Amino acid sequence: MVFRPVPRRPCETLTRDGLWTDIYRLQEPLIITQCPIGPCASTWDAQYLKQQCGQKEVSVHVAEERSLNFVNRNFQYRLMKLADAIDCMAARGERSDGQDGCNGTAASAQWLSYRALGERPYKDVASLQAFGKAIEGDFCLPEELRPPDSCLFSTVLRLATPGVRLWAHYDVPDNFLAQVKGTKRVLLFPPTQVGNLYIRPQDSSSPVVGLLSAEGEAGVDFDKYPRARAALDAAWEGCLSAGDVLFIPALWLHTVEMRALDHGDLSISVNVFFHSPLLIENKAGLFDGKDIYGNKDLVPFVKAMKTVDSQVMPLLRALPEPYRQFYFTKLASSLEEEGRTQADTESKGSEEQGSA
Ligand SMILES: O=C(O)CCC(=O)C(=O)O
Repeated sequence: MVFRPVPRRPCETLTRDGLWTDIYRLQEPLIITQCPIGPCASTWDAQYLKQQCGQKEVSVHVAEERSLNFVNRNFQYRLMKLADAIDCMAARGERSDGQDGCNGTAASAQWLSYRALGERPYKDVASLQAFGKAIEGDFCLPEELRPPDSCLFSTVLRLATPGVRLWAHYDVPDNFLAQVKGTKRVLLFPPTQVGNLYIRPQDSSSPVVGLLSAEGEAGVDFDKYPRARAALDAAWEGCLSAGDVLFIPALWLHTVEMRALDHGDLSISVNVFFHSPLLIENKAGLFDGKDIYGNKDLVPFVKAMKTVDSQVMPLLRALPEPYRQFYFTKLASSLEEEGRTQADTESKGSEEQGSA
């Protein structure tokens, strides 16, 4: 399938003013290329990370299949030393000839993905500082891209076995995904596709698998998820290599594949999650203070859903057919229409302000 390519732009063409107009306000994906991201660009690889922080005890996603799925939980969380996780990822490194590099050993027959946690795992948001001096100073976003400190949410080190695919999901903060080593393919879906990817109200992850499948592989089960065709028609595609930083706007759904590297390598990237500077002034009461992953929905939505579950659903579920389905459909379409009307009114308001 051919997807709309994510635009690419060299970092040196961006200014801090441009950041507001081209990135924060536009809220569309953009790959910023040739970014100076600090000493990690030359020092980080499997060997270096093992040396610097290999003894750290970490929790890793371990799966028997390459496509990790958060809704069906086809993986386990396993505690291990970072050095062991890295060895296991590197052992499975896909080779450029397409052959598996694992030779069937027990450790390398599995697919691993590591997402760093905070100083106190499961209590704090992730931060490179949790690794201490060993690596915290090695990575930085280029000056032109650095969000104001007051907006920063987390910085997340990510390592994975080449070939691993991560389920489609959205994040509530904006996100700069910086590729340090290896390459990565990302499919992104505009926020309007949330329903076409079958995301339930309480989730931020999609149950649809196979979105990244290549020709000849089992793809999406369209009998089960027919609306996923429309999501794929609307998808954007970007390929990242070392030094590229992808801007993933809040609520854009994305699914990621770590791409083939030379045998023995692994994919290394860092996320910088931040709340949009456009939202931050009105932030009180919006964000869930206990959210450490950046995937908890805004508080007003969560409150609205509680009311829907406790008051609206029982009323409609009690109706006989064909009235029940009719009124569910009528309610859904009036909610969508209300969303569109509000957005149109807001964008007309800001156009008028702009022309004044
Ligand atoms: O690159 C990865 O490993 C995952 C990226 C991702 O899903 C994210 O940045 O939210």
